Amino acid sequence: MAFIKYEVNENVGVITIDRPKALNALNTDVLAELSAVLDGVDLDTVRALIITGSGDKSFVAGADIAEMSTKTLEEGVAFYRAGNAVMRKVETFPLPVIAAVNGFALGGGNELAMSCDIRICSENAVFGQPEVGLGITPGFGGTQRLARIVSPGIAKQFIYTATNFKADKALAIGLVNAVYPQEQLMDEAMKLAKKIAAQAPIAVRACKKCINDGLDKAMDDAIEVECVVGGACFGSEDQKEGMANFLRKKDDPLKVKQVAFKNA
Ligand code: DAK
Repeated sequence: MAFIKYEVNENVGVITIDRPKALNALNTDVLAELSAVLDGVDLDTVRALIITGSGDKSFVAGADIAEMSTKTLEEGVAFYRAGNAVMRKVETFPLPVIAAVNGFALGGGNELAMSCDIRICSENAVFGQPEVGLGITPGFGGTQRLARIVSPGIAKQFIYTATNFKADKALAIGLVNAVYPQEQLMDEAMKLAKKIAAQAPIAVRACKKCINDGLDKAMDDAIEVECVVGGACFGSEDQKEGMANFLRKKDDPLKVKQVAFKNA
């Protein structure tokens, strides 16, 4: 792959957007490679993913403006669909995905980060949806996800004014969970991913599905998702082992780590 690096560290997959000459901007090829790398993740062994950008300046500086500048109306719509399909693939990916935002996360970069389950960032990170200054709207889900993550009023202010903001603001409005010095960011992302990886995989995946699916539903229907998807964990070996550990008053880490139901 020309623009994406993928490495597995024990049971954590690290995806790096690697297009430093354009501050890791997302063009058609980068989006296609990102989609392909997600399709290739081994769900039997990998328990969490981290997405970051190469270098120490930029996570992703947006969709590629040079490529977009020459698009016709039809091509623009096709680009919008391709980008949104990848963002949705990240959002609904069966494993938790952590965005380690190591610099600029503008436009499509912020939209990629918001498609991840959890965002942490470095002190030099800069976020924003500058699209209205370019004569377009956020096109990879930004109008929807920013409003849901931080609140409609705050999202509207940032989007309508095309105002970029720094890490401390991102933390204050709940866009990121934590801010670290640049040199610590990947270690902290890995620590977090490994803590997730140490839990029961079926239960973690079920939690992601319950939270994501539930947020799109009315409360009664959302609770039903929890009953069905969450309740299914009682058919897992980790549920038996985890509860037996508790009853034996042993704080043993789970050993089984079943990744799929036997009858699935
Ligand atoms: N696209 C293409 N190239 C980019 C880029 C981008 N988004 N961002 C940076 N680059 C390139 C620069 O052109 C420059 O290339 P060379 O001139 O060296 O060839 C190189 O990266 C280094 O950038 P700078 O020289 O500008 O570096 P600085 O440190 O001075 O500034 C910056 C860094 C991040 C503040 C600045 O590069 C910048 O403002 N970049 C653009 C940020 C931005 O506006 N991002 C949002 C893009 S719009 C839709 C589909 C998708 C979208 C919307 C609609 N539909 C189809 C409806 C999504 C839109 C966006 O994401």
